[in-house]
Amino acid sequence: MDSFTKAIKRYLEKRFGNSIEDASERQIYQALMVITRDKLAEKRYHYINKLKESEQKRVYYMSMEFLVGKTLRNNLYNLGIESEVKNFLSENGFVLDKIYDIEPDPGLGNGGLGRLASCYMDALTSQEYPITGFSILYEFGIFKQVISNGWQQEFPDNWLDLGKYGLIYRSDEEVEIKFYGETKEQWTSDGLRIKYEDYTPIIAEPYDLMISGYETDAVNVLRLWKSKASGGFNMRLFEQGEYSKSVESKAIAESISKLLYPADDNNKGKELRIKQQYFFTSASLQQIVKMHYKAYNTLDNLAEKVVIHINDTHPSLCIPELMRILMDEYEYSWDKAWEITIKTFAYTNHTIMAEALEKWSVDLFRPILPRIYTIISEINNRFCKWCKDIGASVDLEEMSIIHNDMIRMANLCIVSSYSVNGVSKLHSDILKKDTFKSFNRIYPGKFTNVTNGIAHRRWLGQANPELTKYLNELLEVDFIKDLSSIENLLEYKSDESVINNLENIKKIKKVQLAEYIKKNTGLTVDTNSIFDVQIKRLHEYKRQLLNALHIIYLYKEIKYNALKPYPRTFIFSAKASSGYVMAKNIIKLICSISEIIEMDPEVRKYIKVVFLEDYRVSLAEKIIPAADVSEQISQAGKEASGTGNMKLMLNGALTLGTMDGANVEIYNAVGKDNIFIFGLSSEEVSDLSERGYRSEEFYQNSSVIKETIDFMRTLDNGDSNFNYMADYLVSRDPYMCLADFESYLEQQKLIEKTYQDRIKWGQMSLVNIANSGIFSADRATSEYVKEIWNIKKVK
Ligand code: NBY
Repeated sequence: MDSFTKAIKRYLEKRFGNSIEDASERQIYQALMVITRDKLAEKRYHYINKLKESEQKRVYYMSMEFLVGKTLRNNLYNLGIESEVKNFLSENGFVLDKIYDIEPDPGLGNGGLGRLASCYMDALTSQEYPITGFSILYEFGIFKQVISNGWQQEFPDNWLDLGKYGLIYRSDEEVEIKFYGETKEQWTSDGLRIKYEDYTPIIAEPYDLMISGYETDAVNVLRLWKSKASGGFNMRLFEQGEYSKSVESKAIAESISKLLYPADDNNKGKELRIKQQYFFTSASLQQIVKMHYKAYNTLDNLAEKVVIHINDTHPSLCIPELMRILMDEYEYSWDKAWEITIKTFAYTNHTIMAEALEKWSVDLFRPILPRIYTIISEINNRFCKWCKDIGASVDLEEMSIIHNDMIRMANLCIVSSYSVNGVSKLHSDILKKDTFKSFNRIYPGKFTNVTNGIAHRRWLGQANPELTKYLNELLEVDFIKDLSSIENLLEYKSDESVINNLENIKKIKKVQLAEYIKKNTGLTVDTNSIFDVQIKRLHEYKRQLLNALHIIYLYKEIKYNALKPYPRTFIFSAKASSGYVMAKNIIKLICSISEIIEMDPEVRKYIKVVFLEDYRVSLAEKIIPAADVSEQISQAGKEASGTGNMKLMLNGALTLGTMDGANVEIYNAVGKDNIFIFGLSSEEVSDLSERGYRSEEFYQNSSVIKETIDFMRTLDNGDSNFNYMADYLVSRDPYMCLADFESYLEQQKLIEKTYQDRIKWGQMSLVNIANSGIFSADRATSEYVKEIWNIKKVK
């Protein structure tokens, strides 16, 4: 530790010519980021040497998204030096928390899928498993959201400005990626070879982010690729005075890693998206193969030493890219290359929503990646032939990789991977029984489940130090090392002093959040009220609209029926994909409700609505520990798993949810008396939609629905969109909010009643915390390790 503080002083002197007394916060921040990074890089050196010596199998985790969250606190925490650094800084007049605030959230993802990838990197590193993540160094991460007059506006997130200090540039490992051009078959003395001509080269520059583990020697790496032009700029054009033209190709090349696609709802057939996908998968595969060859002098044993995990279909071009490298660069035959390929890849599916299952049109795809296209096409031909050969009554309409001139990436992944998994029991069952049922028939045993998990060290240990400290003292077990031991808390279920202490901690976190709310929105919230939280991407299927409808109902009852409910603060935070009009309308609706209530002294005594802008990892870390109620109200069958539900449970919030995704497993873990479940089941949803769902019938047949929607219309003031949303619910309501409304209302009433019995609520909350062990990412990743990857710790 002494050396760490010395290093800070030395860095300030050498880099800025400053003593610590004269340093600015910004300089301290930079010093901490760089020294921590370098310390991890040094640890990494020893770890990687052990790994090389042992020649053991490694995992490469491919994901277009990693939502890493702030790194500095996580790294100091993991290195076990946070409190020393804190003291050292405070002796010198600095507050560590203020230094943490300077670091931007690297917003290299949209939502759950990206955050899951980061939780897994953290958990695997803490358990000393060798994993490398691969993704893109987006110059601009997910947009910054500003709410202006209730509408979402998007602004660029220039995170690298301050975020760059965590990265290590590895100029020695650049690779070239080839786009466009033509492939030609050429007969040589060794047989048929593929010649690739007239292609456009792009360079991939590698940047490494060190991933630390908790109290371990392991340090893994997230490698991020940045695109740049292969030849710099065109000097001839520049000399002729054509300045912008001279840098055109440079700008085009750099556009590949410019921006994270902010869409998590559907994929628009964007050329740039295909280029991004191939750019990072090709760069990563080239590097993996090169390293492997260097270590073993052969690729024959690739599948024994390497697993490549594909996080949803976005990195699926890894598959034809490996085939290409094996055949075109290392002269493998198709059959041999295919044998290696199908033993190397494992694929996780994160959605059954048709609009999020990636498809590319052949016409768009082929010119960009001609060689990759021929390989996919050949994989498909052979697959279709194999299906006919085995004589199974298979439906190629459904299973063919290329169909109606569209390439279906999920089908490519299923055919080419040795393992396909869903992310919760329900989701995995739906994949097997419904979405991919024909594949499940011809590939028995290929489909499995790994229920998602979360990095509890971040979501409890770091986000809620008050609760962590208390549980540590009470339980005398190291639940931060092993979350399953948190179940010892159950022994205290009848201990009123424990229930009171837990309540007091919740109160502290609510006060902290209330301060943040005040500072950021100007709203004063009552910290004795129920903090009712829905935080996640804004999506119709997640049904923020159902939540809003309940608030409108309460408003009406307070105003006109003298209802005096127990005070509640409804907290929302969510980004909408920039092109998703309905999602933006729902944000506007929530903001309008918030405003109307705030203007009404009669109503605001009881309920408040807060929309916190720019939802991101660091904001989630503030909201989650303060939540009493966790809204997980997606239409059953639509949310693959959810992971926010787990983080909220771990921090003592009670789930109000449908039987969807991992809610089902939370229900099984805590028992029916410690959760609030409502709504149609996923089978009932399917049945109803088969019979034909007509929301208008629900409107006509239920007085409470009718009154709520009619009242909603009266709130419209021309600038709000209450009428528009009311029409939408009555005429379309694609996710069946109205069908579930009454049952939702019933559970909401039960919540209100239960909350007032402070002991009962406290016990329920305790049971939730105590049973959250299975939702640790340590458990989830151990399942990947044993059931799918078959790798060992580096010792
Ligand atoms: O993955 C989420 C699921 O909705 C959630 O239920 C699950 O818990 C989580 C982790 O397994 N999926 C998700 O976040 N998906 C995306 O962010 C996403 C991003 C891009 C595209 C589609 C979905 N795309 O089409 O480009």
